Amino acid sequence: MNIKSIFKLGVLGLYGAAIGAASLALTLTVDVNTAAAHGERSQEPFLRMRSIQWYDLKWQPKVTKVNDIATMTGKFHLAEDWPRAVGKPDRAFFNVGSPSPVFVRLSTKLNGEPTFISGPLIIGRDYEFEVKLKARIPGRHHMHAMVNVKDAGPIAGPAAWMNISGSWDDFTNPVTTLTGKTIDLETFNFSNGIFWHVLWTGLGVFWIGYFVAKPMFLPRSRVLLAYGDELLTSPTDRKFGMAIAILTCALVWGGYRYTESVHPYTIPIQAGESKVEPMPIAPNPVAIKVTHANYDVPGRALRVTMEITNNGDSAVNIGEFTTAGVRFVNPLGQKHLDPDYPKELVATGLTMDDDRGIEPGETREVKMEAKDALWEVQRLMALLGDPESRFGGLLMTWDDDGNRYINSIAGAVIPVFTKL
Ligand SMILES: [Cu+2]
Repeated sequence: MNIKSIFKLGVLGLYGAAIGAASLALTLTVDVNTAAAHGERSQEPFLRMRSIQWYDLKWQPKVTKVNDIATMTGKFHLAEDWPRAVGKPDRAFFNVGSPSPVFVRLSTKLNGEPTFISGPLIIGRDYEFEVKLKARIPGRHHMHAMVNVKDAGPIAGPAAWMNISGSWDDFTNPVTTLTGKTIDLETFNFSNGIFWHVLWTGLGVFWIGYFVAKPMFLPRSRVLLAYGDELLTSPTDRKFGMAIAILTCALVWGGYRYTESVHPYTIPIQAGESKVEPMPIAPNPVAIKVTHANYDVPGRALRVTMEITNNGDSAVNIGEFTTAGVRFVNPLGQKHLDPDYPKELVATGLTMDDDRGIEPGETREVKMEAKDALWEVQRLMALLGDPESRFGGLLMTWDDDGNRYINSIAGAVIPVFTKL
């Protein structure tokens, strides 16, 4: 095989890549449809109810101009009843779930500490987060708080719609480097990035094209099985392989030398582990033991029977049950509800069999009902089809002085079709 035919084969490979790229471009130009949500409701209910339990979330402001700053703040509790099927949060990363980089994340803080790498989170404890976002792409975006857990995947929290006005063309993202130069991260070295992508993709496709255009996989496999690999590579193949190996090493070495000469001072991307202390455990005089729970399928209501003990010195009342970002509130909970919280995630159907407060020193059996179509809308009742049908959530109580206490509750759920 001469040089000419080697080149021919490589070019054939490049044609293949060009056809692929053209069809991708066609798909993008012809079939553009914006997705309205992220499929968060299809995440398993046990993942949403019994892993990360979110509360006090705020998205501010509701409308931002391109280049302006928005924040997402809130708290989360790692449920004691963490499902066995979900990886433990020994390596977790706080993230934001958004439809493409519509905001640029400037900083993330967990309990006030900058957190840009992953680290362990502790089950049973609480964390407070603050994310600073810079508006980039105009539109109406569904923005989720999210925690990525190794072996579990992304666990999305509740989302609110955030609007960005203005024009994407005006977006800038300037930073000052260690050497005092100001660069715009939005456009910095863009052509350089394109160059290296094209170069490596081109070389890779040329390499694959060279071998693919020879006898294809099945004949090759049969020869390999029958006679071994000696027959499959010609001396030209060996020379071609050697040439590509030398070229690759030369490109890597030359690339590094060039970068060092242009940017003599660099710091590597930081790895390691972030170790953030959880929030201190707040004193909580309320102790809760779930004794029974069922889900009324036609009535769309979760009914929980629990024993509540008040070890404090002021009566406490239940005001809210929150799970998977959905907040079930009664009039007391409504009084404490943030009016900016997404309306589509608030249900007013929280009732108790007895509305009297639980007195200091008292232990009482309370029957709570959380009733709303949101159980179905949010597909939370898919948990009845799970091999481990358990619910989880945060129960919020308030004492007479307005102090709030939060208990993470969980228990097995039995489906019922009539009121027991
Ligand atoms: Cu969403």
